[in-house]
Amino acid sequence: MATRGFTGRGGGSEATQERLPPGQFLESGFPVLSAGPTPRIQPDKWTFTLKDGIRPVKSWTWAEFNDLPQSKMTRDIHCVTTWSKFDTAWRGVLVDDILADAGIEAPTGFTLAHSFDGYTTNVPTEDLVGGRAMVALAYEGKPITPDHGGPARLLVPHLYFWKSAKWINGLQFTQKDELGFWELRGYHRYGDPWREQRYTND
Ligand SMILES: Nc1nc2c(c(=O)[nH]1)N[C@H]1C(S)=C(S)[C@@H](COP(=O)(O)O)O[C@H]1N2
Ligand SMILES: [Mo]
Repeated sequence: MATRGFTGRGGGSEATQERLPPGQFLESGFPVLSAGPTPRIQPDKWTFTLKDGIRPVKSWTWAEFNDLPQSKMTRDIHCVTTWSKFDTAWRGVLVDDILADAGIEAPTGFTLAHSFDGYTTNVPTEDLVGGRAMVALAYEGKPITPDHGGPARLLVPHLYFWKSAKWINGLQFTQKDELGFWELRGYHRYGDPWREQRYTND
C-alpha cells in the first residue's frame, strides 16, 4: 500500500485509482449513514408495495417476497461523503423480477423509492431495470443488519449510495421526476459518481 498522497488523493495502486470515481477514497470498513434512528421491522410487519402513482399495483408479505427469484450482485459502492467500497456482495430480488411478478412493465420513466423511516429517493426507472438494481435481502451471505437497511434495502450501485434506500417498503412510479429526501436538501437529482454529481448544480 502506497503512502497516502504519493500516488493520488486516495492513495493506493494505479488499479485502485482507476476504479475510484473522482474525489473518492477507498474504504475497507462499512460505514453506517442514516438520517435518523434505525427502525426495527419485524418480518410479520414487513410489506413491500408497488404503486403506479397513488394506485397500489401489488403488495408482498415478507414470505411472498422471499419466494421471488433471487439474484446476486457484487459491485463497488460510492457514498457522496467520499468513501467507496469495492466488491460488496449482495443477494436479492432484481427490480425486473418484481415487475415480472406484478405482471406489469414500468408505466412511467420516474420512480420514487419509499422506506419505513419515511426516507424517499428518486431514481429514473431505466436505472432500476435491465439488471441494474435490486431489493437486496442479504449482504455477504447473511441477512442485512438493521443499521445497513435490513431486512431489505434498495441497491442501485452505479449511483451514489444515498439512492440505495435502506428499510425499503415500496417503489412508486410517478408522472414526473419527484425529488426525494436528500434531493430536496441539496443533493443532485441523479447522482452519477463518475460525473461527480454530488450537489444540485453539479
Ligand atoms: N431509509 C434510508 N435509507 C438510506 C439513508 C437513510 O437515512 N434512510 N441514508 C442513505 C445514505 S446518505 C447512504 S450513504 C446510505 C448508507 O448506507 P449504509 O449505512 O449501509 O452505509 O444509505 C442511504 N439510504
Ligand atoms: Mo450518504
